[in-house]
Amino acid sequence: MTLAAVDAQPAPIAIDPARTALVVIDMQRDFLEPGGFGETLGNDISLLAAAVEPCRALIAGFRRHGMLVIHTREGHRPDLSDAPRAKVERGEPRLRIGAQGPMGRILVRGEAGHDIIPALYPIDGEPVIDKPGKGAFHATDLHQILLNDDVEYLVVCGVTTEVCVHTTVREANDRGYRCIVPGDCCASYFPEFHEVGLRMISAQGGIFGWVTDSTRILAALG
Ligand code: TIU
Repeated sequence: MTLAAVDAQPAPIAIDPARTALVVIDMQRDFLEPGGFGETLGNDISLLAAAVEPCRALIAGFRRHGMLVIHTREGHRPDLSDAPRAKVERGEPRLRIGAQGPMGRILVRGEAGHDIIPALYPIDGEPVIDKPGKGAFHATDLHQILLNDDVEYLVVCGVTTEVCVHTTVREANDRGYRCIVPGDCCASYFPEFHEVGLRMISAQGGIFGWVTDSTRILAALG
């Protein structure tokens, strides 16, 4: 076993690459692309675009080292039977989950906007987790997949920092995973939430995990 030392906050962390997975959260067209759901809601999607190239480089590094890459997509069954009313009944009715959006029905599986952006598209063999919630563990088989592969370290990136990335990191932390979050591979529609979200992870001695960036992880992997 060769450990890789990753420079991070609040302290460096030694990871075992053979027991490390990259989890790329919800890099979906509806959140990131012009004309998508995120932009329709009035958000500045250029804030999210900044994370794409760092994510691409990190994914490429994991693939080069033969390490596990997992992708998630937030969305629901077409009949919305798995979408809680508390989640659906929010905001303007014409912009709700299941409504017709610019790239198909909003956050519905199988619609164009629900899919992952071409720049970060999964390759054969990489698990894609379709998740109905914010966290990637809720009502999915992610935990079982990680257990079966003996994974202990999770590098978690994607969008948005304070919503689906944060919820996933918190879920993972409670399940005993050591989470490392590369801040440059995450983004939010609210820059201040991104900054504070990262600080919340590494505060208090790393209460939810470690914060670093993609170049430090790639340097550690060699
Ligand atoms: N993936 C994810 O974060 N879903 C969201 O709805 N995020 C928002 O910031 N709205």
